[in-house]
Amino acid sequence: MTPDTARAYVDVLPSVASALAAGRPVVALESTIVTHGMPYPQNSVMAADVEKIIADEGAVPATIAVIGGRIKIGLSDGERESLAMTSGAMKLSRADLAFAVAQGRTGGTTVAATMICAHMAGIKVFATGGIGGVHKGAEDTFDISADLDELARTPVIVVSAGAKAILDIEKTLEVLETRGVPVVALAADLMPAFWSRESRFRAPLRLEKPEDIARLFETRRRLGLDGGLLVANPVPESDEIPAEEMAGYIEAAHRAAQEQNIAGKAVTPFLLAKILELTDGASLKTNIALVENNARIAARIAKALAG
Ligand code: PSU
Ligand code: MN
Repeated sequence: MTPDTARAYVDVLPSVASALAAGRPVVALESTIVTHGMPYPQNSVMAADVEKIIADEGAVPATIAVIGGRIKIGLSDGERESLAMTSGAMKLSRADLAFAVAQGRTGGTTVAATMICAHMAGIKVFATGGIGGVHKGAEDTFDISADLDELARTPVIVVSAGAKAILDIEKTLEVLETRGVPVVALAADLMPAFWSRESRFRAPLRLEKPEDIARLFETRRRLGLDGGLLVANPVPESDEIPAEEMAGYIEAAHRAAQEQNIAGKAVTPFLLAKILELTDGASLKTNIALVENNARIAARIAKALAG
């Protein structure tokens, strides 16, 4: 639970505050995808488009970030645009959130940190691209995203296109199961693989509609089961890059990362940027499409929760 002392560090955008006070639907958005996941200016265009999609669905968007040490729940157009242009932003997860606040720093919030901040503000639904998870070779590197632990502890619905396909999806599913996180594919039997509609792995759970997701979340809450819920929403068919085609690019990107000794927080941004280069921009187009698709579904879930 968020203590009252957190309030002093949080600024809620007026449109978001009034929606929350009135019990109207709000959807949180992360900002590491803006600061570290996509190049400028596509990141900025994506961030604005996604907010518009949520508003068009009848919900209120709240992009979350830390700016000059303030936890921002909702950004003005100017704040969002300047965050997209900043090159020195930190990548903030649970481990660094308080550091950025205490030091007056600026950073994009990952899935983990965005869940924490959304929960502080009372926002229950959050849309992203793909969550972090267990990296390939984690048995040697121990590189497992803090997103998975956050899903286990913080009661927020995360709408994603699954785990990013640069990860070990099978091991990611195993960790989520161990940590008690429901993973629900939306109208699909298989887990999506971010840029591709299908991975080789069965999704643990399947539901058909946003209303079903809302009911599952409510039921968990009423049963006193802590933690979040991961929705895996496949990218639209017209925008996908099939898994067979992505496999070669993903492998090449991993080889490059190894050759250049990329480690820790830098791994995911490096791989995404490398794959963008290898696919000549096609991966970015798909990434934007899947985020937009997730935003739409998240807005519908938020409406179902509010209604
Ligand atoms: N989804 C995207 N692009 C991204 C991310 C998600 O389409 O860049 C970010 C999220 O913020 C996620 C982070 O939390 O990547 C995972 O980083 P890591 O693997 O270092 O935990
Ligand atoms: Mn990591």
